[in-house]
Amino acid sequence: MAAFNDPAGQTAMIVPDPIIKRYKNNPVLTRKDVPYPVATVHNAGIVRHDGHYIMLFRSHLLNGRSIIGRADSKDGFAFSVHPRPFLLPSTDGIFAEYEAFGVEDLRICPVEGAYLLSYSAYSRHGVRIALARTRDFEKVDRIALITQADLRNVVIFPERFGGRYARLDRPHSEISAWSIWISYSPDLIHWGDSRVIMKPVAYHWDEMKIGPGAPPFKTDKGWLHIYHGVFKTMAGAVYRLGAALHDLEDPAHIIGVSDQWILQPEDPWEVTGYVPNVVFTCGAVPEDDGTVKIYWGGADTVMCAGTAVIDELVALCLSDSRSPL
Ligand code: BMA
Repeated sequence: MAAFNDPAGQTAMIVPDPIIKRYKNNPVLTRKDVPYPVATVHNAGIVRHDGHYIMLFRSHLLNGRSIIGRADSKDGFAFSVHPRPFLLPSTDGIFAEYEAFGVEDLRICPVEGAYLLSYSAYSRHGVRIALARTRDFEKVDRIALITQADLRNVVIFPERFGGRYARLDRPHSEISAWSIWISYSPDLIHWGDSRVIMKPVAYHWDEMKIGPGAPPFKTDKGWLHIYHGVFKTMAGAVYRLGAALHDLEDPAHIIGVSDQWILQPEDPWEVTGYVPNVVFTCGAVPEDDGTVKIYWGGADTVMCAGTAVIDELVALCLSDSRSPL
């Protein structure tokens, strides 16, 4: 347990350690649950839709390229997988050209009564982000390829700001540690007005790179964003999760970023697997009771779940904050 004094004026709050409680029967999904041949099940987007949970998970096929499958659950923990994949690389037009090497790390962003699906599209031209829309998880319409090469991990805010959509994204750079940027769009297709809003901190758990994780969700005090941060060790990179709070009116303004991570690889299926020492999130579901279910890929091999109290995550961002930039 750690007690923090919140400079923003809320009462001091005891934040438990660990702040995310792992589900007792993790992992919630493995390749053994999938009725077609796959090597992994990981990095899933998830929402609650029509009273049940829909998870869109990534799987490596046995040739090493990725597709997206679907699993459903009544309680957010016990999932059953659909007999056929949800999203395969397109065979049509420009999407076919840019999705040829696979589709990965899909986020489900609830925006204006529909779900925007943002996912990495891999091809011989590099990686970029494709955007699709669904309302019912039956019909999926591809909208556009919304980044150029070497930019991924796009999450879109649920609301517009000054009439514009806003997204967090993560360009690749040789000059600076990979950081979280914000971009805006009037129509979901054309994006710009981009700027960096959060950078890794030297000799810190996220020093190597950071990137957007789950789509941000609204709290009383700001948009809560669960992101990933990476630290390089002699034994390779370690992927952990962190939390940041963005201003409700101006998401480019970060009110607080927790100085400490909120989750690190600890369970055997997070420490060993396809890529060891990885917890990587693409989705979290805020609940009416003030908790949030957080989902992460363990070692790029299985899907895991846990819960946290939203107020405690917010308190951690506000009271034990490091500078965002
Ligand atoms: C990132 C992405 C993720 C993956 C992570 C750890 O760069 O490729 O899909 O989970 O590395 O391997």
